[in-house]
Amino acid sequence: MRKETRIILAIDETDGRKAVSVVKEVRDHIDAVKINWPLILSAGPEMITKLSKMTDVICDLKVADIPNTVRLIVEGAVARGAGAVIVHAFTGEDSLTAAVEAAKGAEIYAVTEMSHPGGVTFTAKHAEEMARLGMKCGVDGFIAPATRPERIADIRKIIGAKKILSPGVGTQGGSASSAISAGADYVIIGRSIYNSPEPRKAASDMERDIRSVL
Ligand code: NUP
Repeated sequence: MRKETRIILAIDETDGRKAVSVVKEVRDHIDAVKINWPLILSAGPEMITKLSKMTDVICDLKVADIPNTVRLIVEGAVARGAGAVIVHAFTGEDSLTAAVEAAKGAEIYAVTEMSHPGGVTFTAKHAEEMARLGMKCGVDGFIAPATRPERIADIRKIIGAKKILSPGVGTQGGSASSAISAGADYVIIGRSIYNSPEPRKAASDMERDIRSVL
C-alpha cells in the first residue's frame, strides 16, 4: 500500500456501480480502499477483485472465529485480490496466528479499540493487551480510533513501527489531522467522502488537513 495521501476510503456504499464510480473519482486522493460487508453482501465478493484492479484493497471482514475458519476466510479474501484483511484480536493467539499464516504475502490488521461509543465498553479495556498479542503473532498493523486520538498514542507506544489505520474521521466525529498527529499512519474515511455531494473535493480537503501536520 502506498503512503502518500494517508487516506483509506471506506467504501460502504451498497450500490456497486456507485461504489466503483466514487473510487474512480477520488483515486488520486486515496492510498487504498477498504471494503466491508455492506458492499460485499450487496455487490458480491467479485467487488474485491474489481476494486483490486484499481487500487489496493483492504477487506474489513473483522474476522472473529476459530483458527480453521479464520484461515479459510483470509485465504478466500486474498485469493480474490485483497492486499490486506482486518481481523479481531480478541479471538486469541491461535486464531490471530492462523490469520497471519494464511495471509502469505498479504497483510493482517488487528482491531484494538473500536471507534464508536460502544467501543469503550469492552474493546478499550483490552486494547493494550490486544496490541501486545498482535505483536507476538506478527500482524502487520492495528486499527485504533480517530475518535479518541490519545488512544492511538497509547497503542503506538506498544507497537513500535507497525502500522496504525484509524477509522472514525468525519461522520463519527474524529479529525484526520489529529489522528495522524497522534501516531496513525493512515486514516480510514467513509461517509464523509462517499456521501458528500462532491466526493473528490471532500477527499482533497481531508488530504489538505492531513498535509498540514506532516
Ligand atoms: O473501530 C472501528 N471503527 C470503524 O468505523 C473499526 C472499523 N473497521 N470501522 C470501519 O471504518 C467501519 O465499519 C466503516 O467501514 C469505516 C468508517 O466509516 P465512516 O464512519 O467514516 O463512514
